[in-house]
Amino acid sequence: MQPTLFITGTTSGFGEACARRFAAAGWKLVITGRRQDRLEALAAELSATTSVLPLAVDVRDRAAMQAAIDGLPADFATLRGLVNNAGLALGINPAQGCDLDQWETMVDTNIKGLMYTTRMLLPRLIAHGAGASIVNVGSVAGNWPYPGGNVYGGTKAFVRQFSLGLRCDLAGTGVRVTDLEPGLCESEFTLVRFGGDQARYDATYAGAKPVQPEDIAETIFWLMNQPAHLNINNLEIMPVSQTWAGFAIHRE
Ligand code: NDP
Ligand code: 8X3
Repeated sequence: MQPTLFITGTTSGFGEACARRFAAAGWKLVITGRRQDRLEALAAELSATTSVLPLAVDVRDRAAMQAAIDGLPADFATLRGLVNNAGLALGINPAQGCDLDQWETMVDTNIKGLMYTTRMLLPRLIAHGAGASIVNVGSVAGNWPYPGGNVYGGTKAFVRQFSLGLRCDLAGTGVRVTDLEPGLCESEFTLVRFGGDQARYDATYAGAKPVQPEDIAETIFWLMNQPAHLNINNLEIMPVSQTWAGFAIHRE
């Protein structure tokens, strides 16, 4: 029987690249996101290769997510993998200039959405047992503070600690958990963060040779195909061009 993967946020970036990578290897897919047109186009394309179920759902909507998961057909009853990928950053202003609505959207998506999906799918991953994997898409922003990272970084620090906690709770079930922590990657993430500003998108990546969504998809594929007795707890991945800055010192 082909393994089944559930991916959140499959309408662009890492999630879409992941869907293509796993479909090429014959995995059955549940793909999700809010933009139904993109989901359906991807499902139509990948259905030539494997069995694909598109679920147009907002991860922040707990009742809608529960209904979508409860409605999964019987042949999607057990899952070999879950990629908790849906997420976003909004803005990069200092905390004192931030919009509380944007902060709430990040918390609701990156923390609460991930929490809902995980809790609702855990029984299906545990039913699969040994070899099942959860990959939570965290960020270097959860490990390293930077100006304007405030709540976005906080949400990704949650993802890291939640992932480690899940590992403790899942002991004995065979289900693995990884917090994948990418750095500078080229995707619509940066357009979303900057409100669609193409010039800021271009400036973010200029000359940097950023990580590409396909690199992340390949990494997730590798993580999920490790021998069943191995758990990669966390994995930070950056482009070679990206390193750390020094401490900032404000001088009078
Ligand atoms: P994209 O903007 O390309 O993709 C984000 C995906 O998340 C889209 O499919 C979007 O779908 C989905 N999404 C966002 N909000 C919701 C929601 N409320 N409900 C359902 N789906 C949602 O960005 P990336 O692929 O780069 O980002 C994926 C993950 O990687 C995020 O968690 C991000 O924080 C993280 N990350 C990104 C990095 C980068 O530099 N690009 C680096 C480190 C981490 P739709 O809009 O259709 O709902
Ligand atoms: C995305 C990476 O550095 O823009 O999570 O926060 S960063």
